Amino acid sequence: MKKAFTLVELLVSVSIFAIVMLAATSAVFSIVAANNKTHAIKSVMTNLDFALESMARVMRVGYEYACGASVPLGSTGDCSSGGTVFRFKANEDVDGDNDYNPSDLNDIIEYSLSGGQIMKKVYGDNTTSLPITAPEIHVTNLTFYLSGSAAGDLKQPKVTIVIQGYAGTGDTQSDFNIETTVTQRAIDS
Ligand SMILES: [Ca+2]
Ligand SMILES: [Ca+2]
Repeated sequence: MKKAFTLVELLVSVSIFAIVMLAATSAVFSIVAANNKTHAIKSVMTNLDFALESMARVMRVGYEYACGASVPLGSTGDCSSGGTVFRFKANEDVDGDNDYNPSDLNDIIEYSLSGGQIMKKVYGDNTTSLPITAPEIHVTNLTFYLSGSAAGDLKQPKVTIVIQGYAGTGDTQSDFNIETTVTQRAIDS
């Protein structure tokens, strides 16, 4: 008797093959999705790291720290319970007018949140305002906690920056929550 597949055997094999293929395909798709997500997180973190690093670098060497929009330009002011605006005097000509005077109201840098992006405003003869984070990054919270900004409080000005937000949408959305602390380098009183 000749050996051959019966119809049932054939149907069973085809079904098993289909199931295996389906599983393999969805595994490939989930690997691709995971890879996309990893890639999205990586580029977000690179951009944020860069923004935060450049903020911290100029803040560290600056002085006259002020937190909160209500503090007059050129004055200091703490916000131990958190503020959304942070301002300080840079240690060099940052508004690009080729003039630097420690006691005038030029070359003051301000960070705040607008439209999901961290904004950097430079006060001076050439006042400018520019986002320092990519539009793909949605910053939902930017809070500064500042202490020791007053002269004579025997505390060094110290600010903690908290940044929260997300990048991507749907399955590729990645949330982030980062925090860094900057202490003024110049000795304060
Ligand atoms: Ca200047
Ligand atoms: Ca102080």
